[in-house]
Amino acid sequence: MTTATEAPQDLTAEQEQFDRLIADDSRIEPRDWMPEAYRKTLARQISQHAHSEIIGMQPEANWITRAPSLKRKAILMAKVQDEAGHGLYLYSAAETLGTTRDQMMADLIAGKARYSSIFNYPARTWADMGAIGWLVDGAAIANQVPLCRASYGPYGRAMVRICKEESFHQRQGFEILLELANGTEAQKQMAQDAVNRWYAPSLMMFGPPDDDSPNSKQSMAWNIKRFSNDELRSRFVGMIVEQVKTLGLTLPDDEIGYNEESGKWEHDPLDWDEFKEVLAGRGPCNAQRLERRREAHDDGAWVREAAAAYAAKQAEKRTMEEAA
Ligand code: BYC
Repeated sequence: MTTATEAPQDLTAEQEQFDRLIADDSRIEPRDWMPEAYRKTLARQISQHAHSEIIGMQPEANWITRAPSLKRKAILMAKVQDEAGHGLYLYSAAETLGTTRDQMMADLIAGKARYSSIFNYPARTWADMGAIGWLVDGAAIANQVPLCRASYGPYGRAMVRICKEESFHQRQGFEILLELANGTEAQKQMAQDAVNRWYAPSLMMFGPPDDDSPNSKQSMAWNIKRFSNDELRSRFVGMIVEQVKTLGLTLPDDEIGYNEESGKWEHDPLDWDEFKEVLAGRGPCNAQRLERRREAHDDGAWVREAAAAYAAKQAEKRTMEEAA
């Protein structure tokens, strides 16, 4: 039996064990003790990430019926299905921290949960499918490859598979743009216009500047985040500055360049007021995205009910078999 005087010592031992695992760059698993703040931070980040995948299906799903060929339709459909899968692995990872999927979904639908700012922008033309794949999935990869080494086991493991699929997504987007950029003048213009519109929002995906990022320091100390928001943003700019040359397009940025002294890629200042507006729910598509999610949730009620009834029946069958 634990006495009152032993309890704080046990907690210290548990904290020490946790600190040791983090210092050794080992993994924390769901069965391990973890500080409440670590659990809360992970549940926040992983659930936001899951919501982003699910809401992120919408701008592209809107284009499935309008894809220019059967091949493009099949590829786009597979990509959107992949995003649903990513959402599911991530909800499962978040559930290991003690929050139920029902609760996470209720928060999303009530407008209480965050998801990536990027999905509140409209996808206006077919070229946007290219720009989303190249820039949005490209930014996601730059952000998520380091998350494969996140200290929380279920999150890091989910990210490995997700990153593999994101690489395919990025290539398909690049290839859409490449084909348009080498097409008619009007197609090239459409590709350039899409890149112009998605460029700044994709840089904002990495989150606020480091001096305005309240969570980064602690998340880095816990080996959840491995690099700061600005570090990853700069790295991403360095990647796309080369790739855009192959496309024969340009980035809408006059200040882009490598700073030898800091060793960082620099870019035009971003409109952080716009970012804050989007986070406050006042972006171009926030209301529409949530409305669509609510409709989909209501439409899917019968599937959830049927699945729950089936699971209950199976459980009853098992109990009877065990009793026999
Ligand atoms: N959008 O202290 P900070 C995909 C919030 S989906 C909205 O820097 P942190 C795809 C942040 O949550 C890929 N909110 O926070 C899917 C925090 O608010 P709270 C999605 C943002 O967590 C379908 C506050 O601002 N990827 O690829 O250390 C189709 C202060 O920020 C954003 C992920 O989710 C934003 N952009 O760092 C196609 C990656 N940025 O919670 C593609 C996983 C910041 O304190 N997440 N906020 O109220 C992360 O890596 C980190 O959570 C972030 C932010 C870098 C996003």
